[in-house]
Amino acid sequence: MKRTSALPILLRVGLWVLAMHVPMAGIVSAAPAKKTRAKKTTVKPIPVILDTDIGDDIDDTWALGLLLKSPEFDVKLVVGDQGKAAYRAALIAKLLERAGRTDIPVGVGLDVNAKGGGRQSDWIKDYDLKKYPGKVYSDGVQAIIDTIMQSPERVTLICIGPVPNIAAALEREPKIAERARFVGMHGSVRRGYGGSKDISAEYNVRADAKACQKVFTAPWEMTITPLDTCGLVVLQGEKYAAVRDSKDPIASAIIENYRIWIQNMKDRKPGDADVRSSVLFDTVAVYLGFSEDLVKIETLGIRVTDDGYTRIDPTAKQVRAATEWKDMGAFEDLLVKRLTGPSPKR
Ligand SMILES: [Ca+2]
Repeated sequence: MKRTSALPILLRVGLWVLAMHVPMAGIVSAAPAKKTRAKKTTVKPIPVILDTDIGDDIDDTWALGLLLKSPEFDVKLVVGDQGKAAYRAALIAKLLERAGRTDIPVGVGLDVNAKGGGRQSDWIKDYDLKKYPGKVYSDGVQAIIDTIMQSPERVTLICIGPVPNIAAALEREPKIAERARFVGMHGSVRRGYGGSKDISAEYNVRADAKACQKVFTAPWEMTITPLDTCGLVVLQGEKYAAVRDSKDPIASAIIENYRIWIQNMKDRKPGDADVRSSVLFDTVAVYLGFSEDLVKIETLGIRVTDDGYTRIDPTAKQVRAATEWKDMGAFEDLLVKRLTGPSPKR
């Protein structure tokens, strides 16, 4: 109600601003308007790499869907992280095939920490990664380094899981920190899981705190969505139903995976997949890769502790953190619109 009743006021303010500026616009001629239009059409897509622990929590699958549906991005590479290397690479490759995006290379991540398959294994049980029509890099860490170092423009590295690959990449080639900006779903600054007032040792940090410390002290620009913002996003009602019932290949692949995943979750009811999503943490990091309009960003010194907390410490590296929503409903609307809408023209 608030948003709809605010619109006429905004319209009135807009008309007033227009009225005040029309005479001036007349004097300075139409040239600036032309320039603005030209600028809009020449905006280059953002070169982006996604580093993901897809196949554990289901939100990575949603996040990859949002990435593929966002025209702001030129997706250069998708790499599995946090072990289970073959399983994650197969999930990524099959999703890219479903999306008709086999132009995007798949990177096999380091086979460290977690091993084997996971809750979405049934979705790829007959899938052969060797038959992926696009490129598969068996050394995903090197592929991350090469993609960043060979790009003429700064690459946006979106990380939505624990980060052993990224720590290894920084060890092998520290210069990647000068040529990439990091956007991650990490930590808990003032809120914990479920909006709790107690901060949490957030999973992506806690699962490999050493790797996270390496990444959170590298000299790159860092932007994160901690639990404070990403931990609140759940689609339900009409918003969820629109994705659930969509015939779009990406939306339907997400829902197929969600139904398989939830069958393998002991603490969830499979019927939940008829009415609501799980918490879609990682989708917010993808959003921050191209826009920050709907969140409040604070620049804070953030220290990663050995036990997996992200504590505010003014002496630590400055990190840009999305600590509050300005309009979470508008983000949910955007997510639904993109997942169910057409794929961007390339
Ligand atoms: Ca994840």
